[in-house]
Amino acid sequence: MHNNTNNKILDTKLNAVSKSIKKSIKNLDSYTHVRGESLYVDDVNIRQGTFHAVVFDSPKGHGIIKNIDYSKARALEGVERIFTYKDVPGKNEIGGIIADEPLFAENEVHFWGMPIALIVAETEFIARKARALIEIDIEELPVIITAKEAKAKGSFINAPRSFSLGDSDKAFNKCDYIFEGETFSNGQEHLYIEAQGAYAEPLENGNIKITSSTQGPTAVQKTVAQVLDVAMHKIEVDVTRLGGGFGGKEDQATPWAVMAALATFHLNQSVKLILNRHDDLRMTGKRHPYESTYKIGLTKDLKILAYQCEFLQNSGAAADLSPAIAERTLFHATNSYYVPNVTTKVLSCKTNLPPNTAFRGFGGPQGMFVIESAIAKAAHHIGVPPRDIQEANLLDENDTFSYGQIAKKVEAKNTWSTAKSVYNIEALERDISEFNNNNSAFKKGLSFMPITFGISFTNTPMNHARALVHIYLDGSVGISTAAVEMGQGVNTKMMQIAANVFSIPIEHIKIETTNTTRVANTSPSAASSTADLNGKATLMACNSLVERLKIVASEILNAQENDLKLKDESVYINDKKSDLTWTELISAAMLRRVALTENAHYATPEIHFDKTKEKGHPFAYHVYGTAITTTTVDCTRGTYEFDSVKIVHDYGKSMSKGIDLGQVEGALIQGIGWMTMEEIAYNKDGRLLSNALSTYKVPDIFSVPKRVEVIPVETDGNEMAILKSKAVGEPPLMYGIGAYFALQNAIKAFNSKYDMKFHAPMTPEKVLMGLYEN
Ligand code: LUZ
Ligand code: MOS
Repeated sequence: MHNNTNNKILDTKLNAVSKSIKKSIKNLDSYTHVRGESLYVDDVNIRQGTFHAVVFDSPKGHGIIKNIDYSKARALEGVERIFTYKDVPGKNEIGGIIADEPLFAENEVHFWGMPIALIVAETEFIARKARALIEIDIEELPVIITAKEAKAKGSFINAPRSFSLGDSDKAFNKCDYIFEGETFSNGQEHLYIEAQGAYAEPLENGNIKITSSTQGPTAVQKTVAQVLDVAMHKIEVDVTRLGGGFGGKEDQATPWAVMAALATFHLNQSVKLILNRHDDLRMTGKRHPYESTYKIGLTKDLKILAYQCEFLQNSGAAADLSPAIAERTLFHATNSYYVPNVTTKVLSCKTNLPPNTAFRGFGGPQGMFVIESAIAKAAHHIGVPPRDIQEANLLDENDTFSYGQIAKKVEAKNTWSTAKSVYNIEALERDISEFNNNNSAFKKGLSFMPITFGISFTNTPMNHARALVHIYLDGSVGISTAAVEMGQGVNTKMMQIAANVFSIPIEHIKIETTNTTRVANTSPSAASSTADLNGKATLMACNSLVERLKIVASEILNAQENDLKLKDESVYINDKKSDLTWTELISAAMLRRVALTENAHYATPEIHFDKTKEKGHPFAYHVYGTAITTTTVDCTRGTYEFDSVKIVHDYGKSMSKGIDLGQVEGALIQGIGWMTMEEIAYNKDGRLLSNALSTYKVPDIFSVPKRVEVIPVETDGNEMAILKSKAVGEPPLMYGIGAYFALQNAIKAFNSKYDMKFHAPMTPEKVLMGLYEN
């Protein structure tokens, strides 16, 4: 298990040796990225004779398949074979949490875009042509699009979940103000740069190797084995890197890999299946839209005494990760606030949309949007700035979350007050009111957005990882972990860890592909936890190797092991450099037949959760922060710009400042996109209307805030975070929620009769209507 002494030694060393590395490190993948040399699934060297596949999917939202005529497609020259559920040797089932999702539709289709068959041909072009020749006859059934409709019809994925603390019913009797309302937050398309895809190749003895663009290699391996009815050891999954994941490849990279493997299984030939953008947009799930109702009660001094919320999650046609995402909505329902009396409930509503799935934040942002809406509405009616309510309720040390965890090392107030002072909030607010007094065609708005995000998979058993570290006989190092590099820079962080423990240049470290034969039974790279879990395992493995090498060095140098230190590619005795270099030490260890490989397993300590009571300590720690967003609305057009987003973020002790800043900036923009311009639209039949980049608008360089400032709040970090460098992948996405409320305030400045809306995204159309309503 994880060794605190070594951790401390390492921390000291990090501070001393690697100040320069810590400062200057950039994502080392950028080297191949900018040269166009980075390898993705589509870059795999395919074997001669490789087939190419295209998925035939449902052209209706819901219905019974009466007949499918594949004859014309089959007859097309170059078509090898068309696979359906009838070709599945094992289970036609890919559901991870609940077994409710067929790989291929059998008699019924449940969403527009649901896979029905796989067309395998000599080229992708031929396969596409064949797809157009398939004739399908579907008897249509009623389609459910919204969560509300699903609730009315009793259409659910599973049983509801509910968290509670105190007694919210009673507490409302003591409130001076009570407000109720409804909110809606729409879905969000992941738009990973690399679309979903996989390449499967037959090895000997019926073994299959799959190169997949997945966050979860083990999920792919396990599901392929289940569908093919073979042992997991016959399936090898390899991942070099992803062109983005954002949660969209935590679960939904699996079907395409399974389909390619199924075709390889039958044809004993390599098969490549890469979705084009249209197919990907149509067939894959997105962030869950939520429809929610809340009731919030406050005292005269603006303390939130009671909060109740019912979340309707639009889960889509199958469970996918919806139950876990629903759970995280409950965990984050009170965001950064202490509310002594809370009751929250979430219903995963089954609709005829593609199964919605993990997306950066994993249900947390949806939960946080609702309480921020409730606060904004309360502030509007009470006649105080929302920030007064926010500030009056910020979490404090030892406050209890609704799920029973006691808040420790809380930075909610610290990041808040730091933001207020370093960004000079008084001046900012003065400038804004001055601007608004002097301008009628443009109005500015400001918002505060505090965040608190729990780090760990909420499903405790998933919080583990392994690392396999080889030191080669020339002193170079190769590391395999469960971490999947998807642009977040986790490989660079792993290299930093090893380079620091061994005290050798980072160039001597290589991160291998993520491969199920080297690191098995892994959790997906998700939940912002990849660097923590895999980094801790890497740290442990490297530390064990150092202990072993010190024994060798002590023999050679005739010194005490405790007096030895690896530093700058040499062995030091009592801080004095010896003649023994790193490479000599490795050669000597080889001659002495010392193992230069180590495997380590890390499992997050302390965490637990009891679902029967809905109480426990599910998170290793929390990440905190505060963002101040300002916007300018063009009141003639309804268009807007974000002038600035000023953030105080709790990195702990960032081990890779450039990478972490990149994560904050990227997540912020993604959050702003979700809240303002990204609008997923389905028609009443369940067909995706926003099915191209012309109809689905994502933030571009012209829509990012003119200024983004991020400063770290100085904290100790947390022992449970890798090198005390806190998880950074998801939390900053929720700063983007501030954009929504800044816009509300700008509209109010123009139209005092504006009735605030809590219906995201706040597109320019909605802004325009708000400016001129009533
Ligand atoms: N994935 C998951 C996640 O399986 N469990 C989680 O708790 C989680 N949290 C955030 C993102 N992905
Ligand atoms: Mo995720 S939403 O795959 O961390």
